[in-house]
Amino acid sequence: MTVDLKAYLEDRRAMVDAALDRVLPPESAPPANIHRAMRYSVLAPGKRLRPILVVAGAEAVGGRADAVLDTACALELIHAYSLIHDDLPAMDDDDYRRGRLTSHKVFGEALAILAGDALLTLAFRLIALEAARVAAPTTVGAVVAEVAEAAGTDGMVGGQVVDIESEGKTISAEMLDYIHLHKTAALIRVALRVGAILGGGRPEQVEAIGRAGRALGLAFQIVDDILDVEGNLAELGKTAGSDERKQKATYPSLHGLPASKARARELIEETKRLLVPLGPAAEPIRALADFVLERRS
Ligand code: GRG
Repeated sequence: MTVDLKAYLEDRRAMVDAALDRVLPPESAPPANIHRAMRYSVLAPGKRLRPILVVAGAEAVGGRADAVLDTACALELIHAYSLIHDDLPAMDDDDYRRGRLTSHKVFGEALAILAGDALLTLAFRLIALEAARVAAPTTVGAVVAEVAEAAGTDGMVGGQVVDIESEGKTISAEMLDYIHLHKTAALIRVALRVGAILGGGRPEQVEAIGRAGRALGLAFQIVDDILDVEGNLAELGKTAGSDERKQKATYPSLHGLPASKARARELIEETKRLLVPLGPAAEPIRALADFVLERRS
C-alpha cells in the first residue's frame, strides 16, 4: 500500500478538527469566557500530530477512525493544556504559540490556568465515555489509567519538572533522555497505544506500536530542539531560540547539531523497524514518522 501522506493527513486532520469543534463546549455556553479560552487554544492551527496518531494506531490494527475520535480529541486537549500552562509566566513565559498570542496574554493568567485544568478534565471524560462505548470494562479502566500515567508525574508532568529544575545546569545525556522521554515521548507513545487498544489490536501489536511510539516521540523532541536553533517565528508560530535564552539542556547544546540530526534519523529508522510486524496497515504511521523528521514547524 502506498500512502499519499498529504491526502491522509488532510483527511484525518479535517476529521479531528470537526470532532474537536463538536467536543468543546460552545462559546455561547456559560461561563462563556472559559469556553472561549479553551476553544482559542485548542482550535488554533496546530499539527494535530497526537490525535492523528490515535487514529493511525487504530487503523494500523484494523480499527476504525470513528471509534477512536473522541479519544483522539482527548489527547489533543491534554497537549493543548500542557502548552497553555507551559507558556505561563511561572513557567516558560512565552508570548506566542501556534502563531497567536498565548492564552494568558489574551485572557489573563487565572483564566489560562483554568482553561488548562478544564481541558485536562474534559479529556478524561471523553476517553472514559468513548472507551465504554467500544471496549470491555477492564479495557476502559486500563486506557484511562495509561493516559493518566503518560500525562502525570510518571510522564509529561514528571519530565516538565525535571526540565525546569535542570535550567542553567549541565546535565548528563541520560538525564536529557529522561526529560525528553517523559515530557514529550510519553504522550506520543500513549496516543499510538490507546488507538491500537481501542482499535482492537492484539497485545503484541499494541506492544510493537508502543515501542515505535517511544522512538518516534524521542525523535520528535530532538527535532523540536533542532528547530529551536534553526527555525524562525514565521515557520514555528512561536519564538525560536528560547531554549538557549532559558539555558535549557537540549540535544544540540549537549551533542551538537550534526549528532542530533543523525540521532533523530536513526530513531525514525528504528520507529519503522519496530512497525514491520504490523505490515502495510502501519504505512500511515511510517509516513508520519517521515513527516516528524522533515517538519519545519
Ligand atoms: C505539564 C505544563 C506541562 C507541560 C508539559 C508539553 C510540555 C511539557 C510543554 C510544552 C512545551 C514544549 C516545548 C514541549 C515539548 C513538546 C512539544 C514539542 C510540544 C509542541 O508540540 P507540537 O509541535 O505543537 O506538536 P502543535 O502546536 O503543532 O500541536
